[in-house]
Amino acid sequence: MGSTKDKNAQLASNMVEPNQNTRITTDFGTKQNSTDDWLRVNNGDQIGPGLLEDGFAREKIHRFDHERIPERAVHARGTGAFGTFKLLESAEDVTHAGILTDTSRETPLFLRFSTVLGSRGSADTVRDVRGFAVKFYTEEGNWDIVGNNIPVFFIQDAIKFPDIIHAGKPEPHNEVPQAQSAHNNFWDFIFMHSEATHMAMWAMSDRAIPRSYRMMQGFGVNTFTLINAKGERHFVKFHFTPELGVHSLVWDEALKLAGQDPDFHRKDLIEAIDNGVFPKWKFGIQTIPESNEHDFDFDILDATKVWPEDLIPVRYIGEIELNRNVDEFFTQTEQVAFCTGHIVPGIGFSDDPLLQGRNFSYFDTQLSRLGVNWQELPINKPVCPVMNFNRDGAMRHTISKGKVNYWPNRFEAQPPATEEEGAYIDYPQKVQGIKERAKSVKFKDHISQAQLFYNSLSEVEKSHVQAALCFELDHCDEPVVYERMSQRLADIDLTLAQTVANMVGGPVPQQLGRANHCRTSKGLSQLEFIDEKPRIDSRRVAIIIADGFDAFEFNAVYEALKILKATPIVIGTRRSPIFAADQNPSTDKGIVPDHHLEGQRSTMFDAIFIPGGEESIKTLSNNGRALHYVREAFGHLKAIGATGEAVHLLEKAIQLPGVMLSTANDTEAVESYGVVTLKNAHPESLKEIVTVAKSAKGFLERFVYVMSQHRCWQRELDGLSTMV
Ligand code: HDE
Repeated sequence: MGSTKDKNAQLASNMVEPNQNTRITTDFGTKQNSTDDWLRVNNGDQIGPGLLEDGFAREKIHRFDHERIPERAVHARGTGAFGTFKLLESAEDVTHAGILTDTSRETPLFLRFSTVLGSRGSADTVRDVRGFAVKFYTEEGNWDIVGNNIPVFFIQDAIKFPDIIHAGKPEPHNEVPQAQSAHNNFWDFIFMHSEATHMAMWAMSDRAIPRSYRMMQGFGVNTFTLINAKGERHFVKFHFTPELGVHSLVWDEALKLAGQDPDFHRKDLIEAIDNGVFPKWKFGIQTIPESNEHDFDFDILDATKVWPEDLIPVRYIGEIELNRNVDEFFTQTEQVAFCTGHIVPGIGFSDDPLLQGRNFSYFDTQLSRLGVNWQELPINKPVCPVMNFNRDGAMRHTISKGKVNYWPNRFEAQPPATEEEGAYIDYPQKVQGIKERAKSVKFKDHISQAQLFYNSLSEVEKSHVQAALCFELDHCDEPVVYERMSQRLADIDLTLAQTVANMVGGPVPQQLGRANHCRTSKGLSQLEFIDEKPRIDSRRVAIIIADGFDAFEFNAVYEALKILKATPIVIGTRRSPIFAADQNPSTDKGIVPDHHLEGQRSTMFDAIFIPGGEESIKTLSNNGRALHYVREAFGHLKAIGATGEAVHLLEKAIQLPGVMLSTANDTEAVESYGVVTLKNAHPESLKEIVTVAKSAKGFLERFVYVMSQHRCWQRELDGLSTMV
């Protein structure tokens, strides 16, 4: 047992699917003949009273009344998918875990992404940490990495978890705000806990507004251990790095999407998997031999610290891929239950004080969320045999036969396993010390790595952190909160503190709270993760048309985008057929757009393209929504492409002297600030697009390249993005 096929077969054994041959029954199997009318006593035309006797009706209503289970206390909003893990290089030097040593295996997995603070119905694109929880169904049992997209955490000790979560969730007196950290309690907590400063910087960075779940890193955050066949132990941190690069939304876009499409991230994941563009992550480990535990100026068991990659490089040994959407949300994504305590032989815990508490919490929370037999639910069930003397409890499914339910027993039935049989052997760790409520001295440095993170960001990223703090503290209306927090920022960076204090009305600090060590580290700025080779797989491109559009330009770009695995989506002035310049509405079918301009806004796309056509551009130039589309995409730093007459539309919409557009004499494409235009888009100049997906006098090549860079930061650096 253990392959993806086995897990799928196991899941399938619990599935039913309505079809034309199935019939509605009660929960107990009796076929029903009507589920539309409650059994009642009528009198001719006069409707009469309903009968309590109607067990069918009562069952239907009573099942509905009990449909809801408690949502997760944190990470309530999420979405998941199935996939596989492949090991590319054995890590047998550090572990004897089968999943990390046997390169012939393919291990099935389920991955659930989530936001932390919002309730189940909240929006996907809020500023928040994202959960990245992976359940590997290994041959030796389930192994869960319950991680986040940020490598550190707010607190060092699990006992503080209820405090940070209470402080971040809606305030108790009025249940405001929903899914936001922008309020007094949260920032009061952050100030009162300087250990949270590092994570707060990450949460204010673009990491907290990802473009897609598929474009985020995942981190195990806590320090675990690996044990090899020789019995040697290494400390380890787990990493997942996305193939598509690490990309974010811009804040204005995230805010708008929260209203325009609250399911944006959910739909993005489903769409990519449905289109066969399977998201992939490299799986990596950072390891430190046990004997080197104390070699660093931070405690390697402190979850508020990263292990800087210059000191401890990430060794990529495997790959995960998501390749199947769920069959049903509730029984799979909602009922999946992760536990940091679920590990397999060859993997162990460390004394990380956050991890130790988590190991208690996850199991406990599943008991109140799902009930005592939650491990029997299909999504949580291991693929290897489960045999023990745990018994009974509500909703027990397994029927354990035989006379014994204890060990040892007179039949010697079901003894514990030996090491050779694959038993989990606890690492014989020597422990000695004073029983006290305290942590080691190295846990006391709370600022160095906050500086390390901030120092490592690019100018653009730094300005986004500043803007995020200005936004968040503006939502705090108690001066003690924003004043003290503005001061704290001076411990990290003076310009940051001054900018924020000035904006939010705090006292402007005149000097650094502590000297800047000026160190930077690899792996912290997300600009390092721009895709190695220009690629636009799954990038959503809006192609905007009105009656009279140029069919050749439209087709050439549409087809080329398809070849390059992008997702072109046609946006028309209406969703009923739109006719090209050379089409006749009474005889031709025209093009049926996927959406109209009001239905899907520019926020939902990575790039826009507008083909020419005299009539079409005349219509669009007089359409406020179309002009706004272009301006908004420009403001959100997206790639914009226009051919032929469409260049006029850009002239009207953007109107910025710094942005050069192609002129009538240009036969080569012009690219300026991520706007790619080709005015003289004679069919000859676009001819090659479809086959070679480049060329077209450079138009498509430039357009694709700009798109592959995710956003045109230069627009923002030169102050153009806020001017349209
Ligand atoms: Fe969690 N966390 N957590 N957490 N966490 C939960 O378990 C908890 C922490 C994370 O998609 C809960 O099943 C404590 C760090 C994810 O189902 C709960 C502490 C990290 C998910 C819980 C932490 C996480 C949870 C609520 C401090 C990143 C969603 C529902 C010691 C490494 C899993 C549930 C899913 C969920 C407790 C801190 C990630 C209450 C006590 C650090 C991704 O048990």
